Amino acid sequence: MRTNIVILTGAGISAESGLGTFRDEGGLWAQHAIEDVATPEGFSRNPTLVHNFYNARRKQASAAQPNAAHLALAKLEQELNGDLMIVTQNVDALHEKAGSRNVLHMHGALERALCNECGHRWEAPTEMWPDDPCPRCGALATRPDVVWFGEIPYGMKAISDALASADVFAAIGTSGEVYPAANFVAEADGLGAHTVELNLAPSSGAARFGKVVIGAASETVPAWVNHELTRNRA
Ligand code: BV8
Repeated sequence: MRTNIVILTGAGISAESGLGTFRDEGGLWAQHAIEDVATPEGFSRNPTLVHNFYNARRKQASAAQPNAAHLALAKLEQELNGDLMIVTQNVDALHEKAGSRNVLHMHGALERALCNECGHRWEAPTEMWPDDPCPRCGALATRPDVVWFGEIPYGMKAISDALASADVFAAIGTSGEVYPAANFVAEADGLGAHTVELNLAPSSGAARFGKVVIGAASETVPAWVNHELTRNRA
């Protein structure tokens, strides 16, 4: 039976690939103040500090490999009789490395650079620095193409459209602390979708999901994908 699925992923799906999460013990927000490294104000105050933060993550992410959870979602996209959209809050490219194609990076991507002056986007070099000129207009206004706090996430219309036709909404490896992503479950539920959370520990939004599956993504996601594909083939 045809099934449309929207999946929201967060840092937890990449944890077993060695990439740090934000709010777990010793996570990225324990090492850096959010306002210093993930806001436009922080960037204009100290662009070198922010580039250092993203250069280190870009280097780590480019060496990371997808884990069983990413691979299971790529298999789901291949075999599902229906549409699958992965909306990721992550800025790594592990979904794409696993073979997923319909991936929307609502908080941007480490692999992309943006010119604040002319809006040009290009493939980010491994290291970016404040005095790198924009390859198109030459302005010294280049930044990582990521969405900081106070900035509007990418793809909001496409996400709303996908939620409107979703039969299933799943959130994987996200603490449900950041908006508007944390509201997607309410939107999907209000539109009649089944909702499930797959997380190492119940997120702050767990009570808003029809079902909560606790465990490491590399174990819970392949099992959930097989379950969904069995139902889909029925
Ligand atoms: C916006 C940059 C307006 C890229 C990030 C009240 C209501 C509504 C909005 C707000 C509000 N108060 C403040 C706001 C605005 C703000 C916000 O939400 N603040 C929070 C702190 C309250 N939001 C914004 O500013 C957003 N913009 O609202 O614009 C607007 C909106 C719509 C339309 C018009 C206008 C912009 C938010 C984007 C900020 N950028 N990052 C980067 O550096 O990566 S946020 C950052 O947090 C990352 O993007 C990250 O993806 C995101 C969410 O974190 P998680 O992915 O969930 O990671 P976390 O560590 O928190 O949790 C990991 C989870 O995994 C845990 O639950 C853990 O248990 C689990 N886990 C760990 N290991 C495993 C595992 N699960 C499974 N297996 C494992 N092995």
